Amino acid sequence: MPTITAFERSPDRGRGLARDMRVRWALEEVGQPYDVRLVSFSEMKQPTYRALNPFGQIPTYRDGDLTLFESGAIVFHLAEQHAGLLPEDPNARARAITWMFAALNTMEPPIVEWGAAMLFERDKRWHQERLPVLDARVRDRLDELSGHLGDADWLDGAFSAGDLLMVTVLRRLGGWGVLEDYPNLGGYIARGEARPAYQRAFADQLAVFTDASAAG
Ligand code: GTB
Repeated sequence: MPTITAFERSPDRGRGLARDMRVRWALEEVGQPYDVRLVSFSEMKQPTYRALNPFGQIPTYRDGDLTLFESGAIVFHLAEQHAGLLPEDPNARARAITWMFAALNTMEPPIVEWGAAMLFERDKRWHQERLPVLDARVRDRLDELSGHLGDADWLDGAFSAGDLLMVTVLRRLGGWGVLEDYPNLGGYIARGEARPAYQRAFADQLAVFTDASAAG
């Protein structure tokens, strides 16, 4: 049974925004049971943990003698090992993999930059000047993604690992007052969140937060 690592106490307070969520969701989609090892911030920076992930971050994935880090690589591995997350047709499969990269390489960076500015850079003297730049970068990408999606359910035919990653990336924008301008993307996220596999993954990561809060 594979084991993944996740935050012992996630700063997102159980909103499923940390990157173990996408791995949990993929595991649930393919029906692969798994264990979770919860780690503290200090443990993640110890040499034993860095042997799993040199960057000292969650999530990691361990199955037998295979250890992986990078949530995208873990989801890709699961999609290669099991049916259900990538199409069989070679061209459709290549396009779904393209959307995995688009989620992580094209959409996620400006969203993460914007989030970091809102969370960690409010006290900088250049903060107010920088915000509109970051806001525009995110909106440009959302305009383009929204234009591609149109009124389709998923990015390219059936639900794939590309959609799984894209939905987790877009969820980070929740509560920032921007998704409201993109109703089709809002519907897309809601479709992802409605999937039974998503719901099981979300409940499991929320239970970690709830249990930690109850323990004090
Ligand atoms: N590229 C790597 C991947 O995709 O796996 C990035 C992994 C990563 O950023 N991990 C973060 C981490 O371990 C947790 S997910 N950070 C600790 C550290 O670097 O010391 C990022 C995250 C954290 C918190 C929230 N939140 O509170 O909303 C959202 C996302």
